[in-house]
Amino acid sequence: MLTKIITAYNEAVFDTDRDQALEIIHQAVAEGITPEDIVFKVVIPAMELMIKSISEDFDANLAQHFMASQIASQVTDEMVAKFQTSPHVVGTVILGTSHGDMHTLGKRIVSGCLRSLMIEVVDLGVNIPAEQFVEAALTHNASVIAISSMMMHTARSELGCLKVREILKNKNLEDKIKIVVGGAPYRWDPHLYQAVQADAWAEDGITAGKVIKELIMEMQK
Ligand code: B12
Repeated sequence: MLTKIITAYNEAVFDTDRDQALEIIHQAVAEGITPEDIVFKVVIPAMELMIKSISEDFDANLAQHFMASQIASQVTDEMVAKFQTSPHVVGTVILGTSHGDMHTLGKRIVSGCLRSLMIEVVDLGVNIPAEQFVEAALTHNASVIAISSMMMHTARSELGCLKVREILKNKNLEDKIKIVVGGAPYRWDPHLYQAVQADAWAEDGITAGKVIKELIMEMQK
């Protein structure tokens, strides 16, 4: 039965048919599939399949990528609330766009992808001052600050990632909190993340999930 559900759900996600995807999931739960199986055997593999298939022409498939991550995020939120035992949350990430940057779309996709990988996301929104990123990381005991910048000047700004690094350094927090960046400028220049003193970067939402998960695991060793 699970194979049939996986096939039907994958088709709905590829068609970006949110209603159909949710109906398949709700019916599966009614037929006795556990919410744990829905998340780990249906939703997460579907996201992985999706990114493999669209990565060849990322820009042309942008809307599909966005919708798939929103569906995954919605289903995951709904299913996690039904888990018998609390799932093992991989870790917590503070997410926001850099100072001066109002572009929300990339960040929303990243948030959906992280949540579907059981990473808790505290989304601070847009135009976030460096101090707020660090304060939130301390408040939520987060090990990663994830900064989205869609413009070259907000990526390179002294008030953005560079400032977050300076604060972490001054507060002796560099071992406890890592910085991950992403957004169009980092795709234009893959070395930019080093220039702005981030620990890592990722070119899309799914890669962001992988990179951040590995970073958190590494820090937990
Ligand atoms: C849509 C858009 C807007 C919308 C934003 C709407 C919204 N709510 O987000 C509006 C119209 C408001 C807008 C405004 C402006 N924009 Co604009 N905008 C765009 C546009 C067309 C698409 C950006 C986008 O949403 N992409 C879709 C997302 C999903 O793709 P993505 O960014 O690559 O995201 C993926 C990865 O980057 C990664 N990722 C993203 N964030 C993160 C974070 C982390 C931590 C990780 C790991 C990964 C990651 O994962 C994402 C999902 O897979 C781009 C052009 C372009 N092709 O990029 C210009 C663009 C970014 N804008 C630009 C400019 C200049 C502006 C304005 C200054 C225009 C103006 N004169 O007013 C203002 C600035 C507003 C501000 N202060 O932020 C320029 C920047 C140029 C530059 N060299 O820096 C661009 C490149 C257009 C251009 N070619 O000139 N914009």
